[in-house]
Amino acid sequence: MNEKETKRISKFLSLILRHQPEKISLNLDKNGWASVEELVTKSKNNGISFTKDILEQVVRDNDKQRFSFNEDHSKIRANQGHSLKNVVVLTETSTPPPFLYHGTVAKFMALIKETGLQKMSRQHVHLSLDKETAIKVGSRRGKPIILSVRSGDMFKNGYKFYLSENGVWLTDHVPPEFIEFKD
Ligand code: HQG
Repeated sequence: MNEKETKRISKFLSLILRHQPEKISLNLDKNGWASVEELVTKSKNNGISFTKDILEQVVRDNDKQRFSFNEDHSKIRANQGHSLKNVVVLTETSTPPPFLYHGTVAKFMALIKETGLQKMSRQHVHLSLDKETAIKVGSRRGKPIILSVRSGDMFKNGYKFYLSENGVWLTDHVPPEFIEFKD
């Protein structure tokens, strides 16, 4: 495939995966992922034909590494630059700090001691870098209780952490053994 064709596909991918998936009725999930199968089919229906192999090549050779596949390459997304408001792209981070904090209230403590911090209705458990922020988060519900989370140990044990663009640390679940219940 020549360079001009690669560029044309790359530009098309940027448009569809960052800004206007609805142009080809492509579905993106809340983290920006689209099905590769669906992308190939719907692009073809809209006059841009490429195979999965060509897509692999475009992603691999892209000068700014604009796109990523998931582990089994069944999904693709743009790494950044979205104008879509409801898409949040989280990149796996390196080591979180040794401790992160979570502000909550007394009525949840029994369950948290038993099951740890759960994401409840959100996509992740939210953790703060400093106690002041955790106090603010907890105060939304009453007298705040601040829990220290041993995020460094969690990371060493294979738990994944994400840092959102606005500085909130996110993880899927904090088991009770990584929470210090003293303060
Ligand atoms: C608690 C705001 C029972 C948890 C803030 C919290 C934050 C459990 C509540 C962001 C539990 C969920 C997030 C368990 C956790 N059993 N209760 N096992 N595990 N809880 O609002 O962290 O305004 O979903 O302690 O600034 O309070 O949305 O989470 O009290 O960053 O932008 O269940 O919300 O930002 O509450 O706050 P939330 P959160 P936004």
